Amino acid sequence: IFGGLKVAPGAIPWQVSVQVRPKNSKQEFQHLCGGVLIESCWVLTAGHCIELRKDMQVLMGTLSLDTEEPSEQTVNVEEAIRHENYRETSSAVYNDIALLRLSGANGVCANETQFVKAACLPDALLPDGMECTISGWGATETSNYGSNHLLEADVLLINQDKCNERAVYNRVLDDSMFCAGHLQGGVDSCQGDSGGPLTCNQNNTHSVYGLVSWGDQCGRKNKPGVYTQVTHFVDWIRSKTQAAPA
Ligand code: 4AZ
Repeated sequence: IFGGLKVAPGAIPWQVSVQVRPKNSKQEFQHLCGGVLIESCWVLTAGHCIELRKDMQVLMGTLSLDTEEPSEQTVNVEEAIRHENYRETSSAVYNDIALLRLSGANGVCANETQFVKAACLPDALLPDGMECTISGWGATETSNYGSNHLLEADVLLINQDKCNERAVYNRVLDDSMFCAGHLQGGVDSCQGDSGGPLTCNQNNTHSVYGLVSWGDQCGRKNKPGVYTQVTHFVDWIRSKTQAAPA
């Protein structure tokens, strides 16, 4: 996160760290991406965060990646489901969304606490100019390696036609994505924040309106962050998470 502030304990309890290691190795898991807890056994992340050849786990209820906190919970990923129409080109990432099914028993994977709590799914499109919150452990204006402490920043929803103008993203955006940030630059998501939440206050509840997806570098003028449009995928999410068990 560029232009961010440290998150207070329990302020973003749906934020998770999606972590990987080589299959069946004894190496430590490493942070790869952000993610969002949407149900006890389901995490939403970006499609480009799925590494099929690696073991994945999810760390939740924590602010600091390098110190163990009593509030943290670690859960294995049983299955990663990337959207069927996920597509990466040299100029954009389309349908950049995936679900992680967590390991657990009797429908309980994450235990709900003050520090671990699911976010709601959005129920409608929100107006341009609305202020929402992004968060993550990704690169900052002073560190390409990212932040050890979870950071957050406020961003504004940007009009789609404006963001598709030639000086900005020159018509590469489709309705699976939207822009948010500040066209003057400075405040933005960055590498390592991918898959993490952009949450907005909708009817007095926090809904996960976007997922950090891509952008032309970070914090630059006229190059705001691009986010997966979660509203566009709510039916897809429900179809996967409510499927009858095999
Ligand atoms: C990335 O490389 C990335 N400024 C993520 C977000 C943004 C740019 C790049 C948005 O994962």
